Amino acid sequence: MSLVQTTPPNTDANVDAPMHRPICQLLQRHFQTLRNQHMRDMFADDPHRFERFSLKLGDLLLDYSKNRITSETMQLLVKLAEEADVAGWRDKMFNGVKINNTENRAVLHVALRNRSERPVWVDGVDVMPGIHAVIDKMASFAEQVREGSWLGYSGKRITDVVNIGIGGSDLGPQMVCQALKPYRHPALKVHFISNVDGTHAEETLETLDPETTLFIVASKTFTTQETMTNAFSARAWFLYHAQLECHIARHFVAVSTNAEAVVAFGIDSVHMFEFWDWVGGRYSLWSAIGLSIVIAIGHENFLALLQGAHDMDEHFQHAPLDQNMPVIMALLGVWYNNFFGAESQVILPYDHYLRSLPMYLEQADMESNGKSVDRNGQVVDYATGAIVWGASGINGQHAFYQLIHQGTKLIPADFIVSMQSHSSLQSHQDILVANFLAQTEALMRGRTLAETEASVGHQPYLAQKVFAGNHPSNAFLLKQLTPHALGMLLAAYEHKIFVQGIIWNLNSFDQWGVELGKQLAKQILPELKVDDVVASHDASTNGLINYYHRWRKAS
Ligand code: G6Q
Repeated sequence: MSLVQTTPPNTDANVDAPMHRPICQLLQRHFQTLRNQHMRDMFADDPHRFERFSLKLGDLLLDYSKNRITSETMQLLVKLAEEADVAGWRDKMFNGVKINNTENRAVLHVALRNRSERPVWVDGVDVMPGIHAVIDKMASFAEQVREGSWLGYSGKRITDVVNIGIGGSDLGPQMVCQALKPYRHPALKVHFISNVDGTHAEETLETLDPETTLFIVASKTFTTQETMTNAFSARAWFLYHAQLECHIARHFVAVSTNAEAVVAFGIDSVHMFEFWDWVGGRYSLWSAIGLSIVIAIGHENFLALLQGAHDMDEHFQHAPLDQNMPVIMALLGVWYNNFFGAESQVILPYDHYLRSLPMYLEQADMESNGKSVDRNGQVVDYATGAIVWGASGINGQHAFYQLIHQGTKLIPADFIVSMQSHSSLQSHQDILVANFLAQTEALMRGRTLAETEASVGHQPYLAQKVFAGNHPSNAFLLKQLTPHALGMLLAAYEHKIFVQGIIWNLNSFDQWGVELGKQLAKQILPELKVDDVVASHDASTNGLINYYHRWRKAS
């Protein structure tokens, strides 16, 4: 497998990019010597492999020993990180330099969880006082809702909170509220409406009482079509019951950077929770976008989540690269992506509460590094962001693991396990953990023909029962899924994505790839409502629009 992935070769590629440095030729040569080595032999040769290739940080352990690496591999990969100036770029990010060059913005989600006294400057202004003010405002509002002193228009306390948002304004808060369910207020339910398919809003609203429901309209821009459509439908549903527009103030609050649009919607600017353009949507759960989280789990637990992320930020900033968890995660990803030609990365949580994590990381990773043009505007000639996918590990075992074990593709896997469950059913937990251990061992060791025969006896179809093994995996062990541990884990993945973006010379913080479809949808929407036959698109799109037209008329 070659480092260069594009066909035909791209002669305009940026030859100064880290992936074109001589270190990558060394890695390529090293790969040739290692590609046929089996991990079971590596373990047999080195009884200290676990100690050599694992890292503990607070209550989080990363075992990366079941990877197709040697000490030399890691040295070479760390050299690549050094040559890519990962440390320099990291410092730029933490210091508020506008590294999101295509949008001319700083990238400062790390400031949102800066629990130190350190100021963070953007354009000569320390952003920390503003951040603290919003955290305090969220705390005080959430407390009123939680203790029941924030009353609805008819004087009843709030029982249900609905976050209306999509993408970065939905996936993070939704995943965290689910992950931290054991910390939730017992008398408050949190709901999420994201899909513009009317069934999502209808299904949610039909279970709710307008007198006791609070809506959070969460949108950085406050112009997102799906979110605003859902917000206006929720507003209409509410007013149908409450009648008077003055009641909106008790039932709708906004999280946004766009005060004007919030006021135009009818929400008092006093009830707007602010954030800033240097917070990317998919990195925003730490900001006011996390309001639903604060209401669900309370201020102290939210602070613990921020503290966990901050602890990981500190580690990322100060640990040497070869002992730096996000850097190691990133380099392993580069190793498989650019040398082994792996196309995807699977996320396998063995914790029911983390079942939405794969979907969250899909966005975090793929929207950040799914790019073929580098930060200088040149088309790359190497593979960039992997396809990230996954699901609850134990359920996956009974579904797609077949392909991971015996398919033709190399799929590096991240297993994430909480040692202590929030459930009191300890026997369940032991079964869960045993399965996680068995899977990582089976993926690594496999089962030879001789072992298969010894195990199942001499019978037909032995070849189908052989496992090649040598499938890489990381194991993340959390002591327990606490707010602090979750904060650490999420920040580790964010920085992994950052490091990979630097190595691939990408701007990980823009997302131009989602724009074109949005623009076309706005153009097509009015065409769905006219009577004329539409002929302005390609034959397929015209055909589909006109087919929908005919159906719409007939129905
Ligand atoms: C995230 C993306 C995207 C964004 C949504 C919602 O990084 O930019 O998922 O979060 O499109 O945008 P608004 O918050 O502006 O509604």
